[in-house]
Amino acid sequence: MPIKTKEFDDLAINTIRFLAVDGVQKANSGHPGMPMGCAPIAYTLYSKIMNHNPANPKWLNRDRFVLSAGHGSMLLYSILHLSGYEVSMDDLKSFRQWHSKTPGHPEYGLTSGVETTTGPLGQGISNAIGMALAEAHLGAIFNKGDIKILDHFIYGICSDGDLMEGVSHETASLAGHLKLGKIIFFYDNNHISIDGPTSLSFSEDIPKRFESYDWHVQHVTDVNDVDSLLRAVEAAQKVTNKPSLIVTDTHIGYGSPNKHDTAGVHGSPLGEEEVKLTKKNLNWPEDKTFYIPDEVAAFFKEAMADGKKAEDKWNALFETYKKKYPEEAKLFLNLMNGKIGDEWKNKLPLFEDDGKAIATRTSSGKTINAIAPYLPGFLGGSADLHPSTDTFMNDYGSLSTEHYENRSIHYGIREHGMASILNGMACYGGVIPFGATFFVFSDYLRPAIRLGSLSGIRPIYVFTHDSIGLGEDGPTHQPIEHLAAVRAIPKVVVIRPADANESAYAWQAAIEHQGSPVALILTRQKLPVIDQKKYTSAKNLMKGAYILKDCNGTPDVILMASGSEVSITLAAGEKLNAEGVKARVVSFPSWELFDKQPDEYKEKVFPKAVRTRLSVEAGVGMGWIKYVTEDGDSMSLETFGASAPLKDVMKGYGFTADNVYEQTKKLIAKNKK
Ligand SMILES: Cc1ncc(C[n+]2csc(CCOP(=O)(O)OP(=O)(O)O)c2C)c(N)n1
Repeated sequence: MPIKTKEFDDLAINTIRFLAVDGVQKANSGHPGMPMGCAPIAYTLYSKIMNHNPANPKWLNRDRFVLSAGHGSMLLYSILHLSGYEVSMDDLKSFRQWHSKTPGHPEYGLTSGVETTTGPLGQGISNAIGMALAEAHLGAIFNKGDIKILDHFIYGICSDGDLMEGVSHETASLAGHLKLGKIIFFYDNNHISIDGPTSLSFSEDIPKRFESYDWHVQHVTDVNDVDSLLRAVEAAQKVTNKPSLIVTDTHIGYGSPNKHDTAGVHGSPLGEEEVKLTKKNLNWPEDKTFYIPDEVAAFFKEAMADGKKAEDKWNALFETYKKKYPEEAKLFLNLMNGKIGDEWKNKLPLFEDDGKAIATRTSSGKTINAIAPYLPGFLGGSADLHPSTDTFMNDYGSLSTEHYENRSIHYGIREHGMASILNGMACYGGVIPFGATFFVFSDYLRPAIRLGSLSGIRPIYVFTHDSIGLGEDGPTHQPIEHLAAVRAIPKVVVIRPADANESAYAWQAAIEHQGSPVALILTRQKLPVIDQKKYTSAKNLMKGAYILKDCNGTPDVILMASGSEVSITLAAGEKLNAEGVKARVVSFPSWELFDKQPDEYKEKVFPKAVRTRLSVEAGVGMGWIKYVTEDGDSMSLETFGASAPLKDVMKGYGFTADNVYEQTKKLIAKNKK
């Protein structure tokens, strides 16, 4: 773009400021302060720095922008509108309204140009780090010495709140360690948060903190000086082996005579009167709302043409790449378009019932390693628990600064950061990311799991040590309420396989699933392999629940269980059948997969007429009533576990085949009365 005068820059910046101010004022709700302070950053990035083509927001090598301070969403919507993305003036005027494309906080998949869902502080910057990790990984695989097809930056703005949140500590630390040099973040250093000045609660030295993470840190003292923003970005771009933080001194509510630098302008409209005073103060026409001066519109139109040129140039580069490296080009496009083929499915391991018990974490590990060669985008990791979760891809090494192409990520003990990075990678595309830890620590990942689900993306979580069955580590490590808690997050698919074969199909279900996260819940302890010659195929796991062993005629009782409790329930069912009790045993690995089945199938598994039903699961019983009905019962665990050997703990809490048998008899007797 041609260099513009300071006057023009100010005009364009004020256009952004007042689109945001007017949007918030019209909605009578929202956060004007941050956009007013940070408008120069958005202007500089979108019109002078970023390689992006608003006409094709999904161009693969575009620079990404992440507004981590998602409450400042009107800043993003305003700059997207001006830049030519599919965000219309009507959309700006419908800010925060029912079904609008301009919700209170940016939502991935809803608005063109929004790269990830932000608002919960700390997530955006962490997602951006996930994007940079995906770029580094895919770049290491596909970039060649002579042609780099993935070579872009990930820009963003983070706020005080972002940097206070623990998750940003986790991920910024990892980003520095992994030398993710494509990250360039502005820190909106306005010294204000909601309660008032940040000095109330925040006094660490941010530059020193980030320097100690091995980030490249700069300081811009006047955000309105576009030249200094440009210079800082240019310097940051040159530092290729460190992420960059540009600490930028800003003023919340800039331009508002009575509200600038106050917490009051953070999350409330300025008010009609103050809007006028602010417009007057910044030489803006007081009588106009949503005003875009012609020269500003024309300037952004020109910038749009630049975007097209940038993409055309990349397209030409990619054509050359295709000719020189046809195989890689094909694979790259397939991965980025989510086309993974079918071959990997034929490689799922089958496990014989040879009398040897095997933990589902172990069979999962075997599955991961069996399919990895046939799933190039499959990218794993764990929060310092690779050996315990059995998630290491043995033939593909640890991802490191020397080997970004490797496929096992060491997240360190940073569960929340791991989940947020998984979200960033899933938004980026090209990879099928999974992350592993103990199930009890799913609480540490929870905010990011929720956001992944809200975003409609599909990270996979491998949660092992899934119940009191883990034994001696005791109640601190024994999940109790966690199945209920993860199932409670809308759309998340939870799968708790019963044995080795179900665990292999659980992976198939997870990889084939689209549109929401999948949690695989696996055991530490060994489980018998359910004989595939004798019982229904484990492939039926894909239906969420299936009749594992049936009885003749209408059942007297339906027993249902998930995970490690299936084999004891099966044993109880066999004993009951032998005694002439018509007991049906249902393996029930996933509520969410089952709920999606047609009504006829549901009726087949759980006929409405049979209401004597018992669920068996070593966790809180919350939610099972939907399947067992009011006439049924649940064998569950409504208290914390205990530190003792596995057998004692399971027995102590009643999870034995004998007790399932006893409880079933009791239930049948009760319902006969
Ligand atoms: C995890 C999380 N906690 C709390 C909030 C509510 N909230 C929104 S913005 C904010 C802090 C505002 O301060 P800052 O981040 O400095 O933004 P600024 O006021 O400068 O725009 C808070 C607590 C949130 N969005 N996310």
